[in-house]
Amino acid sequence: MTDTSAVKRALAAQRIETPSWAFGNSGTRFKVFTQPGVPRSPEEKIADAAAVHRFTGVAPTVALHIPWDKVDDYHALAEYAGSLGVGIGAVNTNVFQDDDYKLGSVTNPDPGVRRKATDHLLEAIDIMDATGSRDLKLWFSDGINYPGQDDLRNRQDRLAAALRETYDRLGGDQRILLEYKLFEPAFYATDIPDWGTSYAHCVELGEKATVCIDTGHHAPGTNIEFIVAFLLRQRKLGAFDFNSRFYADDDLMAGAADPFQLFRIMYEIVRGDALDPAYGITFMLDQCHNIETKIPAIIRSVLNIQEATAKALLVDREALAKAQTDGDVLEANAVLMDAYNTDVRPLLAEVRTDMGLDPDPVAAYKRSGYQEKIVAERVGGRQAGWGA
Ligand code: LRH
Ligand code: MN
Repeated sequence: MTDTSAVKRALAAQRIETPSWAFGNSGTRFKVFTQPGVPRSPEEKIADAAAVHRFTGVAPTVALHIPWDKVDDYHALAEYAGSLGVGIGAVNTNVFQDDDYKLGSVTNPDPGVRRKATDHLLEAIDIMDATGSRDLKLWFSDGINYPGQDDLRNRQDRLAAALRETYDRLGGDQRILLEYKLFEPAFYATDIPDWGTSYAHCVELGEKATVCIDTGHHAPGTNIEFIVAFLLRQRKLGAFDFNSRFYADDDLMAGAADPFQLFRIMYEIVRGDALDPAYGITFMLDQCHNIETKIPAIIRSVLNIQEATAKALLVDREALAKAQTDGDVLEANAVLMDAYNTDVRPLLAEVRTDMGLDPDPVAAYKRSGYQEKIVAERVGGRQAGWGA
């Protein structure tokens, strides 16, 4: 029988990192819709991240994206975050928005462009030194659109060289989270298209390099929980970028499009004893709220992850192991589905009440007046966005 108090302790200890850029304007190539109250500065993004933590109790860090969150004094920014009860999490690099990177950043045929891109990666580590961040999150849009456009092998050699130089610059407990993505913006070959390519580079680099799984970065039908189980076995899973999608990299709210998949992923995390923050996996959101109000959408996303996690923690592991050993296919599936079909909202409401929080964070946020406050205050200035 599952020990509910242990489940509640694990849920109270869960940590989910929010992305600064999800508080800013975002959209598609067709349109970026603005919203009243959107932050105009990294400080206002951090204030919104602090609001998410205030209502959920499990989102104490916010990831930065450089240069979208560029400031003169990153140490002061971390101090400011601390004054609001949150910390600076992963530092994300951006080598996908500069004209020089049309044919690639660290894989570009031009050594001068490669130098420029690598220097940006090294600058991000300087920022981590100032913010006290552990995670350097690297995603490369690098790829080609037509067969023959460039040499696939040469591009891997260039990538490996830049990663090596960056890896060797890491200090203390700092580490690399190497994110992969099947396609977009490249439409023929992406230089890190899948978990295997990221994993191979991480093994080549060393123990401080781990794989980041963005749930929107796979071919339709990919069994992501298999990738999770495999990378956990290899101790090479470093982080998630949670979101959901119906088609491609839609960046919708985590769990919104496929809550069952999120449950299966979190079950492999629980089965791998990897939920506890001490294990070292960073559970991040990476989303874009193109049409919905951003802060309640992020709060809803945190709740969706909590619900998937609670269901995963309620799986009767003994009954499951027995059914699996007995080869009882239907019973094994039934044990898992039993947990998935459990309404865990009352349990999570208890956990929040025990944490001194309102059992319904979305309703509490709406009642708080914070949305109205930021809409009234944030008039004028330039709303944050991707600046693409
Ligand atoms: C790329 C990505 C990456 C971020 C960006 C905001 O699609 O998932 O993690 O740098 O979104
Ligand atoms: Mn991502």
